[in-house]
Amino acid sequence: MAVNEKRFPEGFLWGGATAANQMEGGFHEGNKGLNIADVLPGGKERLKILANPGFNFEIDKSKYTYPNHEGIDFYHLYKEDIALFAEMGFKAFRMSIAWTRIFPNGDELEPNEEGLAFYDRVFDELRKYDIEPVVTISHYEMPVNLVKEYGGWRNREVVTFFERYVNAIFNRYKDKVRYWMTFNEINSGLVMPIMGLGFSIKEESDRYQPTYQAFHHQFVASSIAVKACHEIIPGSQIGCMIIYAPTYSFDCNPENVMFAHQEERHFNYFCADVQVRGHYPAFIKRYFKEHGIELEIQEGNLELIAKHTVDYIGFSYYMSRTEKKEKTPEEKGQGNIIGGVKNPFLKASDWGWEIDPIGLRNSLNKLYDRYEIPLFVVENGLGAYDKVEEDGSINDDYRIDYLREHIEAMSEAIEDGVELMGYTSWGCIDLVSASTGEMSKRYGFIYVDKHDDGSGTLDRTKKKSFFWYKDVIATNGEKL
Ligand code: BGP
Repeated sequence: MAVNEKRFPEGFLWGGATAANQMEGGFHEGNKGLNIADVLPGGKERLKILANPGFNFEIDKSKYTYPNHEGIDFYHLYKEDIALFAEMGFKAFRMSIAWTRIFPNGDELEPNEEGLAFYDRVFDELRKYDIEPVVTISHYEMPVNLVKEYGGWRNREVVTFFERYVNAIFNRYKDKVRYWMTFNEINSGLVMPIMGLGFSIKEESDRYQPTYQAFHHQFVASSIAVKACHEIIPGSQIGCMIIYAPTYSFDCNPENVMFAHQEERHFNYFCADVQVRGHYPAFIKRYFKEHGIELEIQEGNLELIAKHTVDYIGFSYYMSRTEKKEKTPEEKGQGNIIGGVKNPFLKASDWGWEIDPIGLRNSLNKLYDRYEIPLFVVENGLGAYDKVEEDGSINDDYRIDYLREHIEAMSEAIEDGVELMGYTSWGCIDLVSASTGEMSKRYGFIYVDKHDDGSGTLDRTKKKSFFWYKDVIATNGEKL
């Protein structure tokens, strides 16, 4: 075959990605319980809370607004939205199940029928258009009750509650959902434990023993989910989901090269190594030793982790990261949200996320070199301010350019030999930002009339990128 004769394989899963807490709204409807995203305020305050110690997981409406409570009201408007996804030709739709719709407090014995019935309706609607649901089991939506009463993932009992939750959803949706993922961006717990691990760092020492104990519980929970998924839904595929940001050395100083390598291994690979290869990697054992971390590992845990590894790697890709061992005070905080220093070769989005399409080809190759299992780009996209013109149109050429370059990079990686299952770009319909709780940080092909101050009609409008992406899918990526 000539190079790029056909860029993407038949059956490639083109689509879009979302998460329940950022779009559903209806936060008290259908007996849903409170989850972590429900207690995180909107606006730039959220980043401060995520970065600073001691968050109490309480709602305080006298001080803050809570945009996730209404989201974009997908809870009521899902039929209209799914019809728009179908119009774009989506083959797949990534969404999450809100744990608190199924087990409102997390520790009940029986699932909540209203919650189960809601997702039945959503999956049926997707199936009506032959759109494959790709479902994240836990996307920053842990029940607040498990945080407050049990201490989040630090507590072994949470694994039992999670097991009950996954059994309930696998049994209920076994005929409707074939593609699953365990924890969204599991490695984000290293930098944002509130969202990922369900606890707030209070003392510096919390970053060691409690953090890695919480990860261990998630790894056990992940293997329990993989085992149950394969047993209950024959032919299903279940993946892990990590944030991947290839980490460059700032220069060829060996000190910096080694530092960048260590950062990359720890942040990008630690979790995937356990979930894909089925054991703790050597480098993390040294880290544990140096930081006095001694995991409590129950009998049979390591065998379970070794036996029930994931089928594919889902990952989010937004940016690369550039690292330097010694950073001056000016350089600190100049890099991306996940750290590092400014890369002089790259431009950044309005939120400072450095745009690097070659980094995606690099990521796909590095992941495939290391693990040799199928990959799935389940998040990628450009958060940008959109302008509605007087005639109502939204000409988001900047978004089209960003996506085109990243899709080109994927086609190069496929040509390099990488097995790539699909591409679901992030926030295919505008939704609440996870890191800042803003509506104005938009990713969608579909504009939603909802603003940071909570105003707006919630009307949906097709952006220019909507028509562009429709063509991309119709030509299986030939026309970019
Ligand atoms: C990922 C999360 C998503 C999503 C996306 C964009 O980290 O999995 O939930 O929101 O990033 O980030 P943001 O919304 O902060 O722009």
